[in-house]
Amino acid sequence: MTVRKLITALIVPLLVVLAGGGLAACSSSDDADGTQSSQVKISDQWVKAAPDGMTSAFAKVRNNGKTQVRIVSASSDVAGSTQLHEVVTENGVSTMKEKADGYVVGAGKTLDLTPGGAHIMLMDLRRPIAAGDLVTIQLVFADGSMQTVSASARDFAGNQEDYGNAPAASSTMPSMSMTMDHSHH
Ligand SMILES: [Cu+2]
Repeated sequence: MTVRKLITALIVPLLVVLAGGGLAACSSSDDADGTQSSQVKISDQWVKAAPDGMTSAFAKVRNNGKTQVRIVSASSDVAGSTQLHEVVTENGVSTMKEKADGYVVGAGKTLDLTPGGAHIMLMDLRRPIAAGDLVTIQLVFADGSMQTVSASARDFAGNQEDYGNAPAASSTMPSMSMTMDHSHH
């Protein structure tokens, strides 16, 4: 076998693999491999910059599939623990709580993880998160499939944990006064 033929023998299968991978990526929104992760498109993900303690991650989670999906947990290397939170308002006070059953996203629906609403809570931060940092977050779906996203950090003035100390905000916007319910710990 000549060197040229040897190279061809090695490269052609590689190109076939690459082409196949490309096709799979293009059709991933069509529920290509049948997993919940494969039918979900995550966009606009970002993390609130924080020096320590805890912070929140946000994103749009679009389910392009024909069946409902459920995100059951999340994790990140920057956080000692991570919870899926929702915000519950009672008597004008909003409290964030762990959503025990995770986030359900119906077929064709988009879940908005947004400040003041549902969010991914990154707790026990292992390092400061500065604006511009990239934070890797892994989402786990009910069928065990996973999706990893890279979220960039940004400064965000609406710091939920501090609202209780801002008289102007709490008097005019009582529903934005938030406390953290850690009673389940
Ligand atoms: Cu929270």
